[in-house]
Amino acid sequence: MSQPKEPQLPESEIPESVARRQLIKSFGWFALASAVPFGVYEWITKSPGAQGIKRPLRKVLEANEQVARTYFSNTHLVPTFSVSEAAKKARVNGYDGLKSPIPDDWQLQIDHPSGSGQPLMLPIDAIKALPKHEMVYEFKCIEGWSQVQHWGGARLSDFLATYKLGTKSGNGPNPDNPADFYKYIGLETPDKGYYVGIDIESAMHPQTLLAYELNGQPITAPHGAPLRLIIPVKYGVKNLKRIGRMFFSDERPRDFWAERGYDYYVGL
Ligand SMILES: Nc1nc2c(c(=O)[nH]1)N[C@H]1C(S)=C(S)[C@@H](COP(=O)(O)O)O[C@H]1N2
Ligand SMILES: [Mo]
Repeated sequence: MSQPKEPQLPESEIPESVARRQLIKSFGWFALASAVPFGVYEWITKSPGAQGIKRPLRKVLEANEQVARTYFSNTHLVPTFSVSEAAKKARVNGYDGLKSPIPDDWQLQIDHPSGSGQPLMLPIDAIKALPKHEMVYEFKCIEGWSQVQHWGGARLSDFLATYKLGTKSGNGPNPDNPADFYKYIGLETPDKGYYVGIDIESAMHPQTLLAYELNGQPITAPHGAPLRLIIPVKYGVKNLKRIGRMFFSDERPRDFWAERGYDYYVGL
């Protein structure tokens, strides 16, 4: 096994205890969710708005701003920038799980929990058929660098809703029924050389994307072609490149850098 290439996150950079953070996160997201009936939630996610932030949702967030800052840490949106502020050439970091060629017959594999039935296999066009969101934000690596980058793709929450994934009932994600959600999503590269676990609250965050574009062009191989995770509420380590398999679990999925001594959540 290779030695950790990334430095340990100093204690001073962990703003709150993980437990407290998670409590706040979970409470925050579900508190907002339970305040918004599902029909309204659908209307929010389908109505037009600027910069990929839906207008009614923005209104909800503004109305809750005071509360949001304290409790809704996971629903809080990370700052976004204009396209002209994005780096022309995005930095590349980390090749674990990318050392073999991209499989010619690449499809996204989604495993249903409890081994029920065949995995769902989806071509990249199935992701591209979902509403496209572009986002320019500051990507942060735990090693100490950050860069404003321009990504495009489908919201992971839209993907889960469309394919009715992430729930025990097999119905679409329903914020009125938090107990129906699996607690984690696991992601792996096709060769299983890199893998991460993501808490469901962060996965459902409106800025979390299944990304297939960087700077308006298809993502290149070193940046995670054909499909990668872009999850702005987490440090770079969780932004898995070249997704091969996705699965859902109440147990923490194994996580490459957590196994090498990092905090599991590495949230911002
Ligand atoms: N498959 C895979 N994904 C990965 C990594 C990796 O080594 N392999 N490194 C992570 C880390 S530490 C960072 S900072 C980002 C870097 O993404 P970039 O190369 O597009 O800048 O990818 C993340 N996703
Ligand atoms: Mo990183």
